[in-house]
Amino acid sequence: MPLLESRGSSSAFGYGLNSSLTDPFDGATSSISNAASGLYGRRVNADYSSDPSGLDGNNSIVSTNTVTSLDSFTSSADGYSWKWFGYFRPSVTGIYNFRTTSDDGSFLWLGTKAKTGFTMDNAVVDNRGGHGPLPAYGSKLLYANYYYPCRVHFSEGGGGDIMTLAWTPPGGSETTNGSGIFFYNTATGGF
Ligand SMILES: [Ca+2]
Repeated sequence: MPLLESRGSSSAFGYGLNSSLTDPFDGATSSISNAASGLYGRRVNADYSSDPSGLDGNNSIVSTNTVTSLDSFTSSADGYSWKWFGYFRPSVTGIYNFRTTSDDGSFLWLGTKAKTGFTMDNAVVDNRGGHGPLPAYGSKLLYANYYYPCRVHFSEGGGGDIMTLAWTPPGGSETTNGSGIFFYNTATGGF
């Protein structure tokens, strides 16, 4: 039995360690079902600039879209929010740096928290609150060609309204082009 215990040590190693070590891929998978290009968006007519769970729970959908980039996106209106769901598939392994610039609030989650347990404090990019066009930044280690669950929130209270999601791959330059990066499940409209 000592031999078996020894061979089992690799799985036992994970006990008590944080999820980044026990699950380095943070819920990402090597394939997804019913894949199509883009993130799938749903709009509701209320401002959730500081209330991600409120936006998640509001399913009074007034319109939908599919986006392969969010570059100065606007709905030219007041008092609305968009939530985009799907997957982010990085093309290289390493630290990705993300930015949102939004008026008003916006958030980005990647990995397991994109699906459940997301809060303002665990967002990859936390651009909370009512404000004019304001950048916020965050970073995350990603593994090439894995599909990371991706959730993007954007809310507008009043006045101007604009949203950009950009990222800089390791060794690369900043882009907003999600072609070949953004995917969603057509059967679920998201994850
Ligand atoms: Ca505004």
